[in-house]
Amino acid sequence: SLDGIKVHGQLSVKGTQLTDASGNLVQLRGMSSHGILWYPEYSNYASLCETKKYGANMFRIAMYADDVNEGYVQQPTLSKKLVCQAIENALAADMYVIVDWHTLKEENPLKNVSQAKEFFEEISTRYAKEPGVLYEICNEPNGDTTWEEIRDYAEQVIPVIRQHAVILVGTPDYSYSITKVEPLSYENLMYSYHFYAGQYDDAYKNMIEDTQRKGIPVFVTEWGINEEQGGEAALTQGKAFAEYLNEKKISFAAWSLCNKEETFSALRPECGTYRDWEEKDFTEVGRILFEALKG
Ligand code: IDC
Repeated sequence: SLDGIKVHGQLSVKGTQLTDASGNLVQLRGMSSHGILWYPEYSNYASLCETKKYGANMFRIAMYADDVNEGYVQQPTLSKKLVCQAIENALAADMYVIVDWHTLKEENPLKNVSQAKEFFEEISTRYAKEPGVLYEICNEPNGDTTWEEIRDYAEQVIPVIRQHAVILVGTPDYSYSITKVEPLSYENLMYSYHFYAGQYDDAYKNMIEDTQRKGIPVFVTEWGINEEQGGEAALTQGKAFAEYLNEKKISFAAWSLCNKEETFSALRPECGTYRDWEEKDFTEVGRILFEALKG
């Protein structure tokens, strides 16, 4: 595809839009990994090229920050090693890559702010000259975490990351409450909106458009389909959401590229390959996620 880093170069944010080095609007579309410590195999070069065949120009690396089943805080060396391998694979495939500090169970990103700074300092120094890397500083603040606390966290982490890179900032209530965002005073920021078909209603259009009208750039750093909860209707809602994103050229990453036996997975548990996927290898959810990659 003629849609990668070589064509678009360094990205930046103009108004509410993600733009390329020539100032043209660019939509990033890609799969998200599952936790990189748990399913690193699907971040191999061939897997990423496979998503590219379907239309992806980006890959998101979800690195759990602090998790009962282990994350960066518990396993920093292995986490970093797997993240760097996945970054290298994406760049070699000429795909943009999002490095996601995947906060979740810890609720408030301030909990591990010093580890986040250490991590982003190291990774952004290593890839300082690389236009293909975007940084997502926190996945899903939740619990009682307020916008003011996210701001406090962001103001500590953003300055650590090398200049130029587009930085993605999570929002309250599992990155659902974009309406609570008050913009931070840095260049090249976008704010995360997460959506799960089958779990949420159709308020997304109003929420996204109200936010954009306020001049706030929105990036769907994660969305998925919960067929287990929402049944057939979740599939229909997920399809409609994907069509909406593509029509509005809103960038997105879809959860997730793995074969774990759970409703969100793109691949069936029986799928034993890391590339050359066929129709039979995809879950129903996976077919919709991969269809979305076409744009
Ligand atoms: C889920 C994984 C699941 C894992 C769980 C806890 O799919 O296998 O056991 O996390 O680590 C999110 C999160 C994302 C969740 C996903 C589905 O960002 O980490 O992954 N989800 O629940 N937000 C809304 C849904």
